[in-house]
Amino acid sequence: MPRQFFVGGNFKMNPITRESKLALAKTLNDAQIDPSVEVVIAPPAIYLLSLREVIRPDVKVAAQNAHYKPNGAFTGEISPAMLADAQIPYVILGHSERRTLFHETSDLVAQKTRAAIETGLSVILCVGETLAERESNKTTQVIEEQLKPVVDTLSEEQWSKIVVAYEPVWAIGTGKVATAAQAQETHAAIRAFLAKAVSPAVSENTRIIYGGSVTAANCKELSKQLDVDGFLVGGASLKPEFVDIINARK
Ligand code: G2H
Repeated sequence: MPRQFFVGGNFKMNPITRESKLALAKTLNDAQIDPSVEVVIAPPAIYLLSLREVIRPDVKVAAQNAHYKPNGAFTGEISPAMLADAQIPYVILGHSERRTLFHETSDLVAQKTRAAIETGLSVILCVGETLAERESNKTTQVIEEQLKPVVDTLSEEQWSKIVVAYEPVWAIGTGKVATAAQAQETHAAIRAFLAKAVSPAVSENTRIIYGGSVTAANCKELSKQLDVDGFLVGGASLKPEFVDIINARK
């Protein structure tokens, strides 16, 4: 069965006002969206429920982060149990901004991933190399090291709840997108790793999406690549061109 194309909008710590949030929702609500695409938007936690109320039902809402514990003395955190209780179906984990700015290790990301899945959530699991790592030919090694703790902690069945987002750190918010060939090469390497480390079926069925300066201008070429199953979009998800990215394969 072909993998369903997936487009996520990662709003990061945007927008600031209620009005701009409603404007983003209106853009999506008024748009003609390819019905074969799974669309998920990830606003800041404070907007999760209010955005869900106003957004069209075929667009899902995701959290940008979650703790691994169900509750407790963790000031400022949100638990997977709370997200599940609020019927938020997805959470982004392991984004490079969380890994770098908030010092999240691959072991912690794996712990969070397992907790989220065991609580009934699906996970957009982000991996990616820095420019220095790419230039020293360590891209595949770095990504395998990021994925290994997740492979070690999940059962084969639990992989059906994972979308892997390949986001080269050097392409995030920089306007410097990976070429279609670079994306395809790394996505194929991730798929080969999943075949070896988990199973051929998981490798075949897991969606691997690309993130890092995706725009309406570059999405079509990327979307034609065999192993590119969609996008995780940051800056452009706050603009009307997000609709063109959702419809990249149309
Ligand atoms: C990468 C991406 C969204 P942007 O972080 O996850 O952001 O499209 O702004 O590079």
